[in-house]
Amino acid sequence: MIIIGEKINGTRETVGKAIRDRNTEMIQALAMTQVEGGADYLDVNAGTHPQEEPRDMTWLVETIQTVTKTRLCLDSPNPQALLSGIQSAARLPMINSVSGERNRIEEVLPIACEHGTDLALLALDDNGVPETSRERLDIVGRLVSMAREGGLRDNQLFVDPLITTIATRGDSGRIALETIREIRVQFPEVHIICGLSNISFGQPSRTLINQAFAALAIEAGLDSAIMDPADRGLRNIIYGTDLVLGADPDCLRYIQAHRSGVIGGEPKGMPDADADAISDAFERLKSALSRTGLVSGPKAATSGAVDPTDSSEEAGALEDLVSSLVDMKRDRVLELTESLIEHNTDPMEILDASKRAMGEVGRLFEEETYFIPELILAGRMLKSIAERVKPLLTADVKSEKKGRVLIGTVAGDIHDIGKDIVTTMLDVNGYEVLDLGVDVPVERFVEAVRTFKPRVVGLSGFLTLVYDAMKETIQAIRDESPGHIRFMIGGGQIDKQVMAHTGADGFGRDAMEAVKFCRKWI
Ligand code: B12
Repeated sequence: MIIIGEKINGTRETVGKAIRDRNTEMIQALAMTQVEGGADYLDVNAGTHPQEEPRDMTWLVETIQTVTKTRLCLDSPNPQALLSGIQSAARLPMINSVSGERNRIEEVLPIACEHGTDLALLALDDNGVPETSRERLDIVGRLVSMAREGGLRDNQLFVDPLITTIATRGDSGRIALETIREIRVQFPEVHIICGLSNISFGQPSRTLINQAFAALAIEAGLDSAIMDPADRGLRNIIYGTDLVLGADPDCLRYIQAHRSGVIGGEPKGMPDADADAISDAFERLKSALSRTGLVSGPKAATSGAVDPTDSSEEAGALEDLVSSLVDMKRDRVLELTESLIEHNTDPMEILDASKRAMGEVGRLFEEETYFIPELILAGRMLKSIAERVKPLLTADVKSEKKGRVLIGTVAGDIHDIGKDIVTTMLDVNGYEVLDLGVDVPVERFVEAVRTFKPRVVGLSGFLTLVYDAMKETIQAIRDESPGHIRFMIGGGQIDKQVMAHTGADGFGRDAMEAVKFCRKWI
């Protein structure tokens, strides 16, 4: 939903006075409160005498731009005022508006087309606002054609079906919704905009009506609104409705708005990752890995081709990967992964950095700063990284397989990222691995043991709740094939105590420990 802040409007008495008095502070305060409320554009309407208006428009634009780079929506029928505004605007503004009225078509439309600005189109003409949805659509159709002929793209157009108040006509809401729905069908690419609060004019508890209308209108196809961004109730409805309708697919816009206090309860500050703690953990992890001797340690021990400057840059990029993953910056994460691979970073280090990030995401989830959609997105990012890195790990695979390993995440648990890494590492190290996937019932393990005949079974589980499922799986396989198979378990919180509980022969905190077990047992 694109929000256009409506407050800087000279036809409102206090704002008109502020413009006449050149009250910079008041205009800037109005701009900033709207930006903080989530405005994507600020409507600028000088509303003064036509002769004063061009100068007032310039002053308004310059005054607002001193405090914010938010795009502006120049709201005037006066061509001179619009031109002054366009000339002083740092970013190409929207023009509000052209209607089917002859003077607007002749005087304002050419300005928008010549400058290539976004443009609001109103469903009215020289006869006023039509009563029916059909007539409004006819006007919209003509205006869209003219704008297209003038070189504007449909996605630059903001079509306003014109909302009239329910107080004077009971079916205003229904007509507006019908028109919105029809515009969306006929012109799928245009934006549909309206002044949301018109619907409730003249009624008590207006905000309730505005909110009910907003939810229905968004469902019908509305994707932008001229409104008071400081209206928290309306913002709540807009973000919530967008989310319910799937217009915010990763739910990040909603969650971030919640976190920054734009919607919902009181603001909750963004967490600052403790950089020292992360870097200590990173160092511990790297030295532990190099001690195993199973993977290459820090860069100097691998190719010898990397000089210290490069290595510090690499460490910086790995840290950037950790923080980008924690901050849910998907594009940056993929970009960094590509660049690290291009610079021959040890793929294990890329995976380790990603795992540290997942630890932080998990911690933030636990303290209720992060929510399920963020866990899911983090999981997806880690999967993409693992998929990208896997071919590099498998490059050295020898064709002769050393033995069979059956692996899966036990019943009741769908976490598979850690298991997939274990699978990859076993594969890389020459084992023939059958991966049964996630949430695997006991019987499927038993059946696979019968047909695949593994020497080792690896069970993964991240939820404490599934330790019993691990125990049952191990017991059932032992009942079926006594004595032949060794069991290793791993995932999340698993430790010696869980190992004893389940009856496994070993537990591993990472994929290399799984490889070590196989080396010992096969
Ligand atoms: C990503 C994630 C998810 C994703 C999973 C995506 C996916 N495709 O896997 C999604 C969003 C789906 C998810 C869902 C849930 N999650 Co979750 N999730 C996580 C998170 C953030 C990361 C887990 C992860 O993948 N880490 C990355 C891997 C690479 O890390 P790793 O452990 O180092 O992996 C190594 C070892 O585990 C080992 N290993 C793994 N398997 C095996 C097997 C063997 C044999 C061996 C030897 C070694 C081994 O090797 C791996 C590679 O080196 C953790 C938090 C955390 N810090 O772990 C929570 C976490 C595991 N989830 C948790 C919860 C509660 C849930 C949900 C119940 C949430 C909910 N309320 O719905 C659901 C569970 C649904 C279900 N039925 O399973 C809790 C579990 C708490 C508990 N003790 O039970 C955690 C700890 C978060 C928390 N702090 O509360 N989750």
